[in-house]
Amino acid sequence: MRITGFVVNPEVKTQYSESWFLNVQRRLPRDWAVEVGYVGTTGINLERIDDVNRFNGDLLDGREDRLNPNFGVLLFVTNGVTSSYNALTLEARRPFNHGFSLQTNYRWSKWLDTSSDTSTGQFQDNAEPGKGAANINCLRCERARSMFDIPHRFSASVMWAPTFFKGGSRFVERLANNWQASAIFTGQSGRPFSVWDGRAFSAGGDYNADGGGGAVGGGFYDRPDAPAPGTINASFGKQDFLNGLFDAGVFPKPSPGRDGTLGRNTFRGPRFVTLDLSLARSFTVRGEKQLQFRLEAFNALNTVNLFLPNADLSLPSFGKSTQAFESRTVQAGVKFVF
Ligand SMILES: [Ca+2]
Ligand SMILES: [Ca+2]
Repeated sequence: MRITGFVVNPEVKTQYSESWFLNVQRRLPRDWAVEVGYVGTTGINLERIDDVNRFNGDLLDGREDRLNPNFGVLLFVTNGVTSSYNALTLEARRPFNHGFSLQTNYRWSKWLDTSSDTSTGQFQDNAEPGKGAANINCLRCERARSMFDIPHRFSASVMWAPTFFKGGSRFVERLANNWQASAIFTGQSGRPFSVWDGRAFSAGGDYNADGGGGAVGGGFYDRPDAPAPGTINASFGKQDFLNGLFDAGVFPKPSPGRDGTLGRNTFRGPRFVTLDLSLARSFTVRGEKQLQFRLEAFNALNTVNLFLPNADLSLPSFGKSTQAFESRTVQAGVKFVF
């Protein structure tokens, strides 16, 4: 029984980021404003966590020796990740006026890094954080689209609080006014994910035979070879995520002791679309006192937003999304303001 460990580099440096941006705003007639912007950010000295006590080909002699044979898995937390983010942003807005306001944003971006996260449980969508480098001696081989990379994101929010029948009868005016409706729409690209194998060497996984593969807390995380050109689709629709994107068989197994040629985060998950609606009405009770009724619908269109597909080649559900974000939720509320 070997000692395993979790070690933090005693000379770990502070993580930081540098950002630069440029925005041009233009005021248009009828209170409209448009804005075009660029933002760039680099992350420096970001932390990573890897099992560092391993080397490629260790298991080929039938014995797990590890780099230091006195220890098993040694998870090491240190600096070693850099990230780069570049985005173009567009915005059009109209402040609340004449009972109406609107704000729309679009962002086109690219986010690269060599590791996106070191803790599990941060993502809800079946992502695989807490995975280290496939080959501990090639951290630059991990450079790819970040787990946070969302190339396209659009959002729009509208508020409408009309005043009807001004000067009409008191009853009609009371009935028709003091309503407020709002809608928020968000649509964005899916997040990237890697295809990997969670099996041990003896079970046909751990391709580079290093006795690990970088998964935090042990486990294996070896990527296969890239599929032959034309064997898989370039992009996927919702039905593909339900039926399965590809067969495990299209990913060739590297010869024992060798790293797979498939890069990190080479595939993209399902897109996310949601519309939230709310309708509110306030009544004046006496003086400043108000009673507000509110009806809200989250994911009002009941869009099925799938989680990332299962990306472990050894699972029967490989390539399929088997979970989804919340379906429509409706709630009503009453608020008394005094
Ligand atoms: Ca060995
Ligand atoms: Ca491995």
